[in-house]
Amino acid sequence: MADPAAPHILLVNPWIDDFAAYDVWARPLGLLRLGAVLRDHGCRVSLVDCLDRFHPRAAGGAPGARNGRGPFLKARRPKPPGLADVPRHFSRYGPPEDWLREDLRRLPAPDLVLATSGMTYWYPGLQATLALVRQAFPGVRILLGGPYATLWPEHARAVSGAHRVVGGPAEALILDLVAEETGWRAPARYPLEDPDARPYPAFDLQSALGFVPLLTSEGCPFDCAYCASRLLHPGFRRRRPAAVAREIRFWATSRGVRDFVFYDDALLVDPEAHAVPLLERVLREVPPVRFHTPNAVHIRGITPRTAALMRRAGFHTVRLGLETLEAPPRRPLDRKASPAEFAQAAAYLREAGFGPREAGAYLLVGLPEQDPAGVAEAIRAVRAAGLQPIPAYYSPIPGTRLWPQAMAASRYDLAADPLFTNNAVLPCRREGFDWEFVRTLKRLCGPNPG
Ligand code: B12
Repeated sequence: MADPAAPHILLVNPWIDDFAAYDVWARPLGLLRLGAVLRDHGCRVSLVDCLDRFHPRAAGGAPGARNGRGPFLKARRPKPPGLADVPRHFSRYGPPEDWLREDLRRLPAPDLVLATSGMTYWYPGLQATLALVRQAFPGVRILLGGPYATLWPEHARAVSGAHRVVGGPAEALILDLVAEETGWRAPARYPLEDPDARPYPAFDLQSALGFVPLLTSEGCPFDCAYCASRLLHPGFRRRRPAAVAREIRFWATSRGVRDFVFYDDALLVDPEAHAVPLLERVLREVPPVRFHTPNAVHIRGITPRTAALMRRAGFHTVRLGLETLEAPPRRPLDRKASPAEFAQAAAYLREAGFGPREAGAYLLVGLPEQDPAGVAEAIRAVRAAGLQPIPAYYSPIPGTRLWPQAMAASRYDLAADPLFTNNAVLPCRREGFDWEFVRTLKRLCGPNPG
């Protein structure tokens, strides 16, 4: 319920500036989780979503809207200095500036702005967004959080234009942060750190609710050399399967949502304790829906039982995190699965009825010192296993175990600017790994169903 003394909080999801960006089930889940807690404690909460494909002025929604997938609106921009040699166009993704100015003008002035951030190398879009917000509401404090703020805080403090940068998960801190910034304090009505005690994310603030992203676990028990999961969510904790099933049922029955997207880093780890009871409940308690895992699931979690349950529960997009088929010790990047385990998991998926239209495997491309021939071989192995190979171009992240090697291998001074870590510029490109090779890989992979 609204508290007349409570502040008005403006949530901001910034533009993306990049060589390429496509909406594959992307929503600002963290920001909308924070918004739900604040609203539940009496605040008035508004959202300006600079990645809204369904902005009311985009007549009939952005072109090609397919549930959660489709192209963002975009406008060509000059390439950032230092990347002029990259043979690709550079764009700002999201509704145009005048629409957003108008949206900001229509809002009553907020008492505080909470801005989120995505990829580290998207910061120019964030800078431009925050400049617009500062112009619209001079003097209003802006707090910045999210992956970029957590992974590269010094940079974010120096260039983002936010007044304060806060790293890490913030649900448990948010009431204190708002109290520090505005002087308004509300006692927490439940343990804020417990995701099953909090309200559901404030998805209703968006202009369309095409699908619902779900985060049933935070963090990951693995420690892969290229991955930032541990830096973003230290530790590993899971929601209760019964509470997740209840949330899915809520969105499906009261809002007609049909597509659900798992954002988990470790959905299938120890499946008997989590995914199996969750999917069994879904089958019992939820009307027919579709599930998608664009953020990969662990290969070892694919068993005859999980594969069959996933099929029955309505999984439509399944992505496995294969990453590489090069054997350790040459590449001790992760200990997630061996080639034999991958072949086995692929067989279980096929037996359960999944084909390459639904099931794919991500392969990391552009790792430091990676052998191009090895990537081509892995693509063929994935196809031979009956799955769709999907290249995932490597983005080096400070603080990960692979960062020193990435810096040594790169032609850029990676530590000098997050822009150089953009996976689209192949930051660790080596001989044999050029744009022509990227095109060859695309051909080898064949059409990607998305
Ligand atoms: C889900 C996910 C995706 C989804 C989309 C998510 C989205 N919202 O857009 C999909 C699968 C599409 C995706 C794609 C990609 N992703 Co991704 N993704 C993630 C993942 C797993 C979770 C993000 C998330 O939503 N978390 C859940 C919410 C609740 O957390 P949160 O947003 O961080 O918010 C919390 C805090 O940050 C904080 N917070 C957030 N905002 C604010 C604001 C304020 C003011 C405050 C105080 C706090 C605060 O509080 C929130 C609640 O606790 C992260 C890794 C991770 N574990 O976080 C990688 C990650 C962000 N992705 C990454 C990458 C590389 C990619 C890809 C480029 C992969 C590829 N090679 O193709 C693509 C690019 C996408 C594109 N559109 O171009 C990297 C980023 C690397 C970098 N240099 O920045 C990460 C870190 C993964 C990794 N393993 O290292 N991704």
